[in-house]
Amino acid sequence: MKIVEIHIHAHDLPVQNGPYRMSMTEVWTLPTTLVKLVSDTGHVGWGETCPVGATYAEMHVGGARAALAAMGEGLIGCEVAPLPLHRRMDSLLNGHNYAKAAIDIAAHDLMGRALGVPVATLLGGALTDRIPSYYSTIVDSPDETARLAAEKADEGYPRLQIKVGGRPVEIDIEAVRKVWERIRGRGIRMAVDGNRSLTTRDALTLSRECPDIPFVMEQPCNTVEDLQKIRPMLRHAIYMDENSVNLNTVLSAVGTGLVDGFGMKVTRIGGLQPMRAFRDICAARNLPHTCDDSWGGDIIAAACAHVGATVTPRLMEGAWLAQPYIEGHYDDRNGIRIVGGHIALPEGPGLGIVPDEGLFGAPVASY
Ligand code: 0XW
Ligand code: MG
Repeated sequence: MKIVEIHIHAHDLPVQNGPYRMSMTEVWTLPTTLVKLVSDTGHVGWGETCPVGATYAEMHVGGARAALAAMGEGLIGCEVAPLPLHRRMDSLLNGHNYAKAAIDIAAHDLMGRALGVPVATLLGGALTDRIPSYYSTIVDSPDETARLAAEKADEGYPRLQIKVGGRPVEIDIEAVRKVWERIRGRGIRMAVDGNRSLTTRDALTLSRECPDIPFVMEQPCNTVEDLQKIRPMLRHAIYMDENSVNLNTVLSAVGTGLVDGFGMKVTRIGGLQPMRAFRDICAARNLPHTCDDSWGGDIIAAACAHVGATVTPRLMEGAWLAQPYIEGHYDDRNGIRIVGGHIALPEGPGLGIVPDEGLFGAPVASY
């Protein structure tokens, strides 16, 4: 089965009740990029990539589209299978995992549809049909964060991620304490995510001031070196998110014992094929991790759900989706929804999403 057509679509996802605010990023509308692959057998597959602004990670919407343009022509005629496809993409462009991920996801969708099996089956087989999600608060006042955390705990989320950073650390400590007062004793896991913004001093203060609260610290500081520096002095487990940009950085972090887990994004690591390898590396070292993306509509959400369903449940920290912040779906019937803090594994072949192409308008590029 070979690729005979590639179409790139641009689509805007406005943030419902926006903005979405992290320590160093505030977003109101997310321009997403969709990829449609067509094979010589007449099968179709969809992929997507949607960076959450230009400063969250080393990715941005213009970069994704330029990288897809750089590869488009050269991918025509390539076998629709993850290994030859990644080999071909790497021969056309170095890096740019988050753009390659859209092609990778579309190829998995197409293969699944052609074989009549869900993507989770292609990834080794689903271990559950109900994938846990987690709710991520935005950086807000301690009282509002605690109120929202309690509301989401009541909805059934098994995990909460509290965003901190970009302000005096005392306010972050107050927010974390107020959340804990509302959720303690309910078995809800908690991550405190600094999104790279804390100084090593403030990360240590946050940990030392809250030794009684069992949260994990997600990407508190900007660099791997910062994490190495604070690691031996922390009172809490540490997860890497933004710094884990490819399998090489994951291997180093795992191999040196730098981290206790990961917040992982399907597009940042390059798609479902590298995500599967990441999952297996974490399983070999007993490391929990998430299966999310930074943003995106139903295609990304379905990709996260399918790979999330294949993770050993004990190690699955949840699949965060942008769905609560997005109005409508690409596929009204099968669109991915979080209900009671969990996601039902999509049914049907491939990703299980049949997007309404009319929503996306004419392609911005075709090969
Ligand atoms: C909470 N997320 C999964 C969504 C935003 O893109 C940031 C991200 C994270 O964990 O950093
Ligand atoms: Mg994070």
